[in-house]
Amino acid sequence: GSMELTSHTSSFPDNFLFGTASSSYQYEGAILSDGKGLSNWDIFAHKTGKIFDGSNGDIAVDHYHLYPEDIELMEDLGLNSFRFSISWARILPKGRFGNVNMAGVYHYSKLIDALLYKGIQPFVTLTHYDVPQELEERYGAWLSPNIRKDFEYYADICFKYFGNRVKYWVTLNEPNVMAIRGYRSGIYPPSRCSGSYGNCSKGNSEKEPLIAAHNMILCHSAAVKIYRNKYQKEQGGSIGIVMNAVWYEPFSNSTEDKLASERAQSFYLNWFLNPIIYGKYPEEMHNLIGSRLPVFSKNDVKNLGNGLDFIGINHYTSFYSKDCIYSKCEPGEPGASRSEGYALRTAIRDGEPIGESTAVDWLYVHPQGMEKIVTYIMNRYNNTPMFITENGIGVLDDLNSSTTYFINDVKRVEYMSSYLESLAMAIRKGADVRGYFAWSLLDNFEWISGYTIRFGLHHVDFPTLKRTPRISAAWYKEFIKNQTLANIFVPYKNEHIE
Ligand code: GBH
Repeated sequence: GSMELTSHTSSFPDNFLFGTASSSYQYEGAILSDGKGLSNWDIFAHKTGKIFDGSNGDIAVDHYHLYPEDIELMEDLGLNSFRFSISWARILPKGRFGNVNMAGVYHYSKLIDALLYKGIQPFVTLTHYDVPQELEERYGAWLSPNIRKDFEYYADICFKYFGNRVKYWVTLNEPNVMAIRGYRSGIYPPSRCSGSYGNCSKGNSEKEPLIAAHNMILCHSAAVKIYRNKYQKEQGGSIGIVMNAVWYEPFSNSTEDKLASERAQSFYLNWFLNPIIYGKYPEEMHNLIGSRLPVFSKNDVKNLGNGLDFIGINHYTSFYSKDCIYSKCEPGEPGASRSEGYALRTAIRDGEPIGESTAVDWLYVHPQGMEKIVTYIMNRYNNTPMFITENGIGVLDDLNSSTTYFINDVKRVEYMSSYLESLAMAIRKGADVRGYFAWSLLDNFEWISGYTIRFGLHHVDFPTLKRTPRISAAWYKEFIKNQTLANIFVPYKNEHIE
């Protein structure tokens, strides 16, 4: 049935983090300011034909300069946390092959201090898709085991300079998406793919996503090891990874379709979480593509397992999953596709979509998916602490001259309230979820969709960059006020950066 918009007091635990999420390339702009180096996304977005509206993130929403104003918006909403990512190329313009850019360090240091001053916890991602172009050119970035040395070097610098104030660290944002879109379909940099998977001049869609993912897993583990050995005791924070998580609903009650849903999870989510938490790739991957799967060395295996303090979940949508081993399945419907795990992903069944469709082609409103994916991860990973690190809905431009001060984005309010309601249900059933981040505070650069798709609680007028709250912002503020009974903030300490 339909979900109500009412909120249930104390559904969420005390000290639950309520925030919004962002990322460096989508928000900062300031492409060349203060010694920043170029990233893979700077290069990619400037190539013709890559971004739908021909735009790029050179300026984005200029959060690099406007962050004090944005923190005021957060304060007004009553947020107690803000998720952002550090631009690797701002800290290390040439990776470990050049100097540390202290102006970049100083920028994030100021941002962190400004957040803490308002009682807003920084929730910091080291890599949200963007890596220094230098690493791409020197050795092919994620395709090379060399990336581990660079990631270790970078992570150590971040822990050293910011770890006295940052208590939540994320190594990688959506490595599953990076691997698939960068190396299978090739629609993200470095645009590598082959065969029927996409339209690229070089790459190998069967092997390279697996290799890139393998190196990402090793980078994650290496950073966690450094944090635990050198910093965690003194700094007292926690470290995890953020995965894109789709709920795959079995297309039918058949055992085959149920197994197909399991395989879909294994080839998307457990692909990373299984090695990190249990030290090996999922059984289904070994069974189906064992010969293509990279092997962890004896030394690597020692560092795998129990390799995170929390699981970050970016959850937006659900799809049906249909068996493709025992039955023939052709991706007939729009948006349907076959995954590596011999499962057909489709949004349509008997002519009906799994949920209301939206302006975003991959996003269907299916709030039940939130409870199901959280419960799935809880059961599979022994109730490891979880954060919903992203959840939200995109719309087309909804500001026109007749609009009053608040823009009426009722669809977003319905989406967020129903997904939060579903999340509360999972928590009541015992899931250890510790925070929720709406994507996003502001409209921003939506990757290959450019500025055409808007995920903000605030509208941004491009290019004046004026921020205007939507109804969803006012709604989220009320929701938070009624949900968090007691917030305890880590006191702000004014420490100097060497
Ligand atoms: C997130 O994932 C990103 O972290 C964030 O930066 C972005 O702005 C936000 O979502 C909104 O898009 O069709 O098989 O790929 C974005 C990438 C795109 C990954 C949709 C999952 C759905 C399944 N996501 N995709 S698929």
